[in-house]
Amino acid sequence: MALDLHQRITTKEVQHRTDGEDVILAGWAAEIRNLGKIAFITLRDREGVVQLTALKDFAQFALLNELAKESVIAIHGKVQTSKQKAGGKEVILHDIELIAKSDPNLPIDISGTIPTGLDKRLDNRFLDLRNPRNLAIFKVRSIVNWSLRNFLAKEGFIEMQTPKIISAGAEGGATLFPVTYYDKTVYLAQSQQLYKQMMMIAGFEKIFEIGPSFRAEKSHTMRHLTEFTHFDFELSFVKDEDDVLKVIERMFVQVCKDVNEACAEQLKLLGTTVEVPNIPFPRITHAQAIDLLNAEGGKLRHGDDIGTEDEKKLGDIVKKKYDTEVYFLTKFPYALRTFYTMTHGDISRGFDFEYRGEELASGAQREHRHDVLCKQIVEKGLKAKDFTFYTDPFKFGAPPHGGFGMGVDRLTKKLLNLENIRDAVLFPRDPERVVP
Ligand code: AMO
Repeated sequence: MALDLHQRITTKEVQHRTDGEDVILAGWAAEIRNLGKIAFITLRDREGVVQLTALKDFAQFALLNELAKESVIAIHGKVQTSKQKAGGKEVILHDIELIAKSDPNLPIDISGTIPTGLDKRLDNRFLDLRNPRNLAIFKVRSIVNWSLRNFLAKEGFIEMQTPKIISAGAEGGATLFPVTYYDKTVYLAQSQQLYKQMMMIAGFEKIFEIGPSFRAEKSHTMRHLTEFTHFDFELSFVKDEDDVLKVIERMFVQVCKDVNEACAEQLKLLGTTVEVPNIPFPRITHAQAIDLLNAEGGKLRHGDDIGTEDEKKLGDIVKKKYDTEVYFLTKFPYALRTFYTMTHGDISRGFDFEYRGEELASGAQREHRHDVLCKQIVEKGLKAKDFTFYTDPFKFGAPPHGGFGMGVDRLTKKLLNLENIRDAVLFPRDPERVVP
């Protein structure tokens, strides 16, 4: 008779059951050690693992002889305090049912004991994701998304979804993906930027979105993908960009607290910690950052872009000087920012949000004056007519506003100290990879 899966408990719950209690479990046979007269199976489910023991009077030894690792099984057995695992529980097998057998030739070692290169792991991502470390990463990522959403909803922000098929790019032509759309060429959205600003003109005042963005990145790096999850918010009636920074500070602190509270087990498994930073986070102007780097031997000029290596170095300098892993890089030279940024002279109201030596997000107070915005589009070498769908609304009453955009993938990577952004994404996309 088939085991009733509605009666199933998890491997974690077994630890709270008393000796002699009957239980039904289901999951994957992660390890099998069959010694002839006794056999051990490590059963893995979403919550963890438990040892199943088949004693010599177990009636289905024949099935165990044929069982391949990673097959899906359901079992019925009795809980018993394990002699090997101090205080832990195991389950003495009474019945076993093979639900779905696995091919015994596994292309990768799921436990991670035998190291496998990232490419091979990603080729076999469906198996790679069975490694409990990967489950832990995506549990944390899920809490991060929930925390961001929850924080902004409580602050009165409205969640939105904006188009991903667009007619003009907001973040520079170099990373636009063209798409054939009937008889025209259109593009995949690089960000929610122009639409979230139009929502400010619509009078929504506080909005956010968690959605995909696409960038035709040419190079392979540990922090860029061609498809990533963009978390954006926009806020009206700001006095200046510091109003945006204040929301980010409180939101980031909340994310760190929520991750610590909900994911203690996952952080332990991944061997990392997340410190809750103190507010306010330091604000370091772009010019000050150049001075700090030059004081440590750098050879940068004011106005230069700060590259990846210098950004890492700056993270170390700030940690030493301010004892914090988070800070804002503010007052960027306008030459380094996009057309929608508000400026005063050569200096913009654009900022980056830095964490553990890497840019997690950027944002700005936006230019809301129609004539200045149109002038900036032309100054940046773009065609004004391509953007009239976006600029025309500014003729009809645009409030002062600002906001920011952050990669959820990059945030997860940095929170968990992962080396490669691909580890924080289920099925990453890069210049070479579009499968699985
Ligand atoms: P920006 O282009 O700096 O700004 O992007 C914001 C954040 O998005 C993430 N990100 C990426 N993550 C993975 N792969 C990529 N190729 C990639 N590109 C960007 C990063 C980055 O910091 N509209 C502005 C935001 C704003 O001003 O509100 C924007 O998109 O974490």
